[in-house]
Amino acid sequence: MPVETTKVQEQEKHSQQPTALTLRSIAFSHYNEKARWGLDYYKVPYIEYRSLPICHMISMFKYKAKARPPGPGASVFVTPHLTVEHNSSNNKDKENETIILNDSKKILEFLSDQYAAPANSNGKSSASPNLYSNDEASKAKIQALEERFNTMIGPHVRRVMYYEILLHSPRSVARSLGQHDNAGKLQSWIWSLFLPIFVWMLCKAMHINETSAARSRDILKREFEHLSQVLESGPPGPAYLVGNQFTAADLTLASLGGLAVGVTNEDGYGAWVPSIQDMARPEGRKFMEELRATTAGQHIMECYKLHRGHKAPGSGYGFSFFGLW
Ligand SMILES: N[C@@H](CCC(=O)N[C@@H](CS)C(=O)NCC(=O)O)C(=O)O
Repeated sequence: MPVETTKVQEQEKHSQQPTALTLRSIAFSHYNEKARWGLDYYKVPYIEYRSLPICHMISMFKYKAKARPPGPGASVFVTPHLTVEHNSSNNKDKENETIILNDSKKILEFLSDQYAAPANSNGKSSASPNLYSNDEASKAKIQALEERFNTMIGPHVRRVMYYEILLHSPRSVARSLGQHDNAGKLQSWIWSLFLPIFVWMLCKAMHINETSAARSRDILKREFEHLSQVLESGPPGPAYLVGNQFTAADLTLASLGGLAVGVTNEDGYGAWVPSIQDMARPEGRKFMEELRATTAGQHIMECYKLHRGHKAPGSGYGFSFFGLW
């Protein structure tokens, strides 16, 4: 997985609280939704600088990775990108410490590590529980599922959704991805003006066509069937993927799979995204409705309802270029 973790200055964990977190994102992207969910789950305030695809290369130019991360659809300009700046006032030389994380898995692990309720708090802490469990065997299962969803569900959902939105829905739907506060006014305008070129570039870069979309739909269908069986075979009571509590495995499935089952801003998704009804192709709508009706699809909806949470007070959006970008 694409990972770049730079510790400009190594410091002991938990020795101080971060003072400023900045997320650079492609607003509607599901990997970015995963990072936002982690931040909101632990009620950490952060400022989000939002971009649209292609425009993000300008936004991320200063923050680009040193090498192209492995995996489809990711370049050196990859998002999510989280900067954590610590105020080292208790440090002798008073220098600031900056941590940069540009992978959703690394971001989630970092947040859980820094902000989860301590293992021995027995539910007395007001902080949300550890998303990776305090038990080593469960942690290994959670990490394996997260890796599987990151590599399987993430890219296939992206391809299926882009196929429906960019190639089969009215241009107004693709145009809307650049509106509704998904980016600053100038980006919105550029997205709209150059949309036909951007559509062509995205389809080319991510191999979005009838054949690849059909293959991705098949893979997703099988994956959802398998996950439904896993959820149905668990102990009675609320179903979760590992143990009896919400973990990084559920969060990853819900954030990366949410778009394919029609999760929207109203359900808690942290950006404007089209609903099932916005898809013009009847077969596209039927596919999403069928996925939503599976046990795994229902689990995603339930995770949004019970665990998505809201932004912490102090969070907001950041803009550059006179507030236009
Ligand atoms: N494995 C990475 C994948 C991230 C990813 O694919 N990000 C896409 C957004 S959906 C992106 O920023 N693509 C644009 C680029 O790489 O230039 C993660 O989990 O963070």
